[in-house]
Amino acid sequence: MMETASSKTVVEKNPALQQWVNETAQRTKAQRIVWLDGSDEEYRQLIAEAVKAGQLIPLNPEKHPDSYLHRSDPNDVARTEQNTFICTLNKEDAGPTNNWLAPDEAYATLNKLFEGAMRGRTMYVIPFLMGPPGSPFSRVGIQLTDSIYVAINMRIMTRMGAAALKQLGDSSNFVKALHSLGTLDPKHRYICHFPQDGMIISVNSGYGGNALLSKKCFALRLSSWLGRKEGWLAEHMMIVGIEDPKGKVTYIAGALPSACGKTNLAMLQPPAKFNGYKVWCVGDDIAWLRIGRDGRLWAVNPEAGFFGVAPGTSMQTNPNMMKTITRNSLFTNVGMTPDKSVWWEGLDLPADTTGWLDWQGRPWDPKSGQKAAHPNSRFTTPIKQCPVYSPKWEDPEGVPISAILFGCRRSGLVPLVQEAFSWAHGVYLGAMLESETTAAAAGATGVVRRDPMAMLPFCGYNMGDYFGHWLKMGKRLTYPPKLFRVNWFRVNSQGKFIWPGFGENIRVLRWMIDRVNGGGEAVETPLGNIPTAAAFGAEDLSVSKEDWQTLFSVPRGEWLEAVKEQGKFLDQFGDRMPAELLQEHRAFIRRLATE
Ligand code: OXD
Ligand code: MN
Repeated sequence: MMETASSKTVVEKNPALQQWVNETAQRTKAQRIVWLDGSDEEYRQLIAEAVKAGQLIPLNPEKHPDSYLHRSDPNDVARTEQNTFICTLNKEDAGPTNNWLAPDEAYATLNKLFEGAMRGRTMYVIPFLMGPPGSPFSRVGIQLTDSIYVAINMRIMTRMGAAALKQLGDSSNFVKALHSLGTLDPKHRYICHFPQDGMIISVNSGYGGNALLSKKCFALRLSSWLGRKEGWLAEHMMIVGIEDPKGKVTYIAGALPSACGKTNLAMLQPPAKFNGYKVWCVGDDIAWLRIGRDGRLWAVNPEAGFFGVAPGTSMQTNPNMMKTITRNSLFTNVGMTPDKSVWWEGLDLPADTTGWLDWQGRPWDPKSGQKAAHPNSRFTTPIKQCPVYSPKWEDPEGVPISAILFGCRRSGLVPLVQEAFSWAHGVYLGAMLESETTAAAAGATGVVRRDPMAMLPFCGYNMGDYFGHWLKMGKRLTYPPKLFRVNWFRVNSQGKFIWPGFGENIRVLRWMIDRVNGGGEAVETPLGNIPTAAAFGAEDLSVSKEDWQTLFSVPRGEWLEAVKEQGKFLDQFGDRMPAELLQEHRAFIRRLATE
C-alpha cells in the first residue's frame, strides 16, 4: 500500500492523474490518500483494516478460507435506477429510457455533496485495467473512493494497481470514477455518468452496482457510448465456450437481464449424458465486442471477478460457482450460522437453525417467513478460481463469437429458443426483449418490463441510436454471429416451469451450434426458426407432449396484442429509431396476421 509520499514516482509521471487526485482530496478534505498497487500483501492489509473497522466479519477459516461477510446498510442493497443519470449536453442523446441531468446542474449538485465528504476518512486511489494487459480492447480507469469495502471488491473484480498504471503510463486517457459513501442518504443518492467527459460520479451508496464503478458505470454505460463512437459494442453479456466431443470450441455470448441465470449459463455443467462436452467460462456479465480483421466478431470480458447473486446458487443449480466461492470470497448480505458459515435460500436447510443470523445480523427463525439472505445478496469472487475458467480470458485478442443469444424471463409468449432470420431480425428480437423484474434492482419484482438486449439500465445513450449502431455493426461483419432469443422460464397450465434449465440448457446451446454449422433442423414461425423435436433431441427428458407444445408455441392472439405495446415503445424514439427496425416490426405483424 502506497502512502502519498511513496507514490510520488507514479504520480510524477502522470500530471493529469496527479492533478485530479489532489483536487479531489482537497475538495473532499480526505484525511489520508492511499494509492493501491494491487499486491497480495496490500490486499491482506486492507482486509485486516476492514475487519478491525467492523466492515468485514471473518468466516470459518476451515469452511471458508480467506472469506468474509459484509452487511450493508439495509437501505442500500440493490442498484437504484431512479438515482442513475446520463448527463449528456443534449437530453436527446440520453434518450427516453434514461434519466437525464444537464452536466452543469449535475456537477453543481455533486460538488456540494462532495465538499468535505471524506473528512476524517481515507481516500483510496484505485487504478484498474479493464480487459487483458496490452489488448486493443483494454481501458484504464481510476476510482477514488472512501469505502474500504469498495477497494477490496475492486481488487477481486478488476486487474487492479500496477497492471493498470503500466498500461496508462503518462497518458491522460483514463476514466475518472469518483465515489463517496457520503451519508448513505437515499434521498441524495446519485450515480451520474458524463460520457462526454469520461467521468463517473457516485455518492450515497456502497452497493456493488452503484459503487464498484468499473462494472455497470464504466464497462457498460460509458463504454457503450464510447463503443458507438469508435465502432464496437459494450454489452451486458456472458461469454462461454462450448467444446464438443471432437474438441472444437464454439464461443457464444448471451445477454440476459439481471438475476435471470446469466452466471449459471456462463459456467453450466452439462448433465452426465453430455460428458463429451466441456464448457469454458470467459465471463458472466459483460462483453466488449469488436470486429476483427477476419470479419468475425471478437469478445473480451473486461472484468476479473464475478459479482454473483447468492440466493438460488447451489450444487444443483451451479456446481461450478459453488466450487469457485470456496475460498478468497466476499459475501454481502447473506445469512450466517453460529460456526461462521454462510447460508442463503436455495441451499439445504438443516432442522436445527439455533443461533442463525439473517442478513442484517438479527436472530433468524425459518418459520418467521422472513428471508435469511437478502434476495439480492451477493458474492464477489475471482474468475480464475472457477473450475471451468477459460485461459482465453487472458487472450488480448479475445474469443471469436459464433452465436449471440438474448434471454428473457417470461412465463408465457416467448418459446424456449428461436433463431432470427437475419442480423436485422435478431436485432429486432433483442430490441423487443421483455422480462419479469428481479431483485437486482430496487422496486417491485415479477413485473414485466421492456429490457432491450438486457441493456435498459445500462445503455449510456439513446437506445434508438443504439439499435442503429447494432444494425451498422451487422453490415460491417463479413461473418456475423447467428442471433437467437431464449426463454427458460415458460410455465405450463399448472404454473410450473416446463424447461428444466441449468445444465440441460446445453441442449439449447448445442442446437444453436448445429445451426451455426449449417445443421440442426428447424421450422419457420412468425417469431423465427424453432427446432424440430427430432433435431433438439430431448426425448429422454420428462417433458410431456403437451408441455413440449406449450414450450414452443407462438400464441398469435397474445402476440398481436403485445405488438401494439411494442409499437408504442418503438415510437417514443422518434427519428432516432432506425427505419430498418420499424420494417422488421411491420414484417413481424404481417407474418403473425397472415400465417
Ligand atoms: C449485476 C446486475 O449486478 O446486472 O450484474 O445487476
Ligand atoms: Mn449484470
